[in-house]
Amino acid sequence: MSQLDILVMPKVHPLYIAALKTVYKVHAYQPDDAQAMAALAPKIVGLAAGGESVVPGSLIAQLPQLKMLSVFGVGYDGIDVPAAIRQGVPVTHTPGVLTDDVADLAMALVLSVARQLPQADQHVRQGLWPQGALPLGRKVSGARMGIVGLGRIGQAIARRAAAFDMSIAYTTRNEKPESGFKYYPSAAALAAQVDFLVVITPGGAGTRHLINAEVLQALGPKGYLVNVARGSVVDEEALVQALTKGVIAGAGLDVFANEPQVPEALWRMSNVVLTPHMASATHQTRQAMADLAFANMQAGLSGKPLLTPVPECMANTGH
Ligand code: NAP
Ligand code: 8YV
Repeated sequence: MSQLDILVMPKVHPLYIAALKTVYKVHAYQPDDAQAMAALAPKIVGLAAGGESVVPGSLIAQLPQLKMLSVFGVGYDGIDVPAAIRQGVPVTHTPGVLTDDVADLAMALVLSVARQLPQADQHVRQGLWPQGALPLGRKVSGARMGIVGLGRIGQAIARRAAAFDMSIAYTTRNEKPESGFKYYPSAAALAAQVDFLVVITPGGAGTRHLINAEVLQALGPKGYLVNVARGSVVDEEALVQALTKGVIAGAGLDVFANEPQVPEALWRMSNVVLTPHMASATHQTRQAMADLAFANMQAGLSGKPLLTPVPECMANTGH
């Protein structure tokens, strides 16, 4: 039997591609080669994407035989899910398997920015220790944490913060009384009451610039922002301004508005810790994500129940 053809978006993780290659004929998306794409498009039955991939409705419409779109990542804000559903194509993602890693990195950023770990490391490596000590840091244990988005990862961050004896409050669109944490109806109201504001919502239009100048003002000159969600959730210009003018104390950032570009103003700031969208980047988790994304692709293409469809597809495709 001939192999089914899968189209792979740019920068999809090699572990996922390697798994796909064991069963399918894998083709790289070539947006600049219209002729190659025209020849390929009618054969494609599966589309493999990553959490940061942009898959517009126009691409989905170009693939008349498409039966399955499997995303390596829990976030899928770059995928035109309504267009996929209109074409009868289910979309899956990889929730849960990366929750621990992302929560771990959120706590790592909290600790790094508060305890100045990058500066401390440089202090030792550059031989500056004999000349004196670093400025004092900010105590994390017992501080007040505010979580914007109390889903799978937000709750995992709360569990870690609780182990640091932090008080926990949160904001979401729908209150979660079962959490037992104090709820605030807006990010600004939450920011005004906490020392560390950790952002972990989905990206997309619904959360664009949820963290704006007003929220940063409310967080205040002793407050720290940590963003492990999507760059789009924070108004990056307002954040650079706030950090420059001392409106907030510092920030730990894993995600940015225009990745992999990061505003150079941030590179120079000593009260900022920057990581390259790596919250789920461990061997163990990336393998688990690849396994799940691959299993979803196989299920979708063999008519079996999908393991982890995106919520919109649970309602719309009967899976
Ligand atoms: P989830 O379980 O769906 O949780 C999302 C949470 O965000 C829910 O509590 C939801 O509550 C809340 N939310 C949604 N819209 C909101 C809004 N407008 N205002 C306030 N809260 C809002 O998702 P998850 O598994 O925790 O993942 C969350 C996100 O983390 C992903 O979508 C992805 O963007 C990001 N992520 C980043 C990395 C990384 O490498 N940095 C890795 C993995 C995931 P309500 O519905 O009640 O509002
Ligand atoms: C990955 C992510 O870096 O899951 C997500 O939403 O942002 C990260 O886990 C990404 O999906 C890799 O493509």
